[in-house]
Amino acid sequence: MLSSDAGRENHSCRPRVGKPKLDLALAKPQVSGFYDKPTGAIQYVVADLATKRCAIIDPILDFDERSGATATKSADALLDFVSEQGLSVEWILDTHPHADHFSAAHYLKEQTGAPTGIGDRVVEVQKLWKAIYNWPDFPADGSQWDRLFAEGEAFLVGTLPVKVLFSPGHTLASITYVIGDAAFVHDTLFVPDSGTARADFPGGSAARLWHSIQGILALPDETRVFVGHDYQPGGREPLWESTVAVQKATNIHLVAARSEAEFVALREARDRTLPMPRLILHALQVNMNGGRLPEPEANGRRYLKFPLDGL
Ligand SMILES: N[C@@H](CCC(=O)N[C@@H](CS)C(=O)NCC(=O)O)C(=O)O
Ligand SMILES: [Fe+2]
Repeated sequence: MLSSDAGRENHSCRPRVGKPKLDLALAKPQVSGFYDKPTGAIQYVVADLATKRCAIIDPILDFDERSGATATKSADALLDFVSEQGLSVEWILDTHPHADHFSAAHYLKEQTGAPTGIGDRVVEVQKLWKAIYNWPDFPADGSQWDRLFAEGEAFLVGTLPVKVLFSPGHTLASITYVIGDAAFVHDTLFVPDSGTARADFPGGSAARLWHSIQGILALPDETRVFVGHDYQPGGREPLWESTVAVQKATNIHLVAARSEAEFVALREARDRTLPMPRLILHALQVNMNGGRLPEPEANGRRYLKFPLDGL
């Protein structure tokens, strides 16, 4: 029996790792998106209804940079949903180290006991940012997560097969989780009227992003595509779902740029117009540490650190 607090009582479930046979056509997870208006980010709960097991993807720890206040409202809303649906959390997954919000992975692990995972190239991101923050002692070894996923790795959420695609460009470590017929492509493609993600953060590359997008478009046409952000162009309602076929036919950046060279030119021109995300310097120091806030100082308070003229 699952209690009303089921989502918070998940200590017994261990991740099952193996090489499951991938049958995209048969495996259709229930996907629930949770839109975060302040950051335009989408968090997902991806459930296998046969076993009532789920994965949480890209959860947010709330942060108000004006007051310095942190909160767990967004993450708790995910746990409430998990509990209401009678689900248990099997994995807490990030697609990449986010530059615009704190990850709630560590908080959710504390609450559920479920393991955390991210792409194995996160160690490259850690190396890059430990230099930017001047933290010579920071262990850039990925030990802050329970599992580091390499290109092509497979695992299960309940009975759902998950396959990992390495999809860099937006960051050095970005990965896509293909869970049954659903691809969680994070910041590569956005919904078709919004084009693609930027590729100008430290370690970013428009050419790599192009190749990562080709890998996503090579999935079956009917694959559902779930994106990591939506910035509501023209003030429309937030959107986060499309398909590979619709992306190929209508994504504004893919329609405008048919070759790698055209895409790189378009992407780099747009990136030159974008200011750095509001929270990039706040977020990376937390997210490179698996979503852990800095340790409290002697007075019990936690402090962030910023490089000046460092980006
Ligand atoms: N205005 C937002 C921008 C955040 C941002 O740069 N988002 C990235 C994804 S992490 C992106 O690809 N943005 C594309 C765009 O703004 O066109 C902020 O300050 O947080
Ligand atoms: Fe991002």
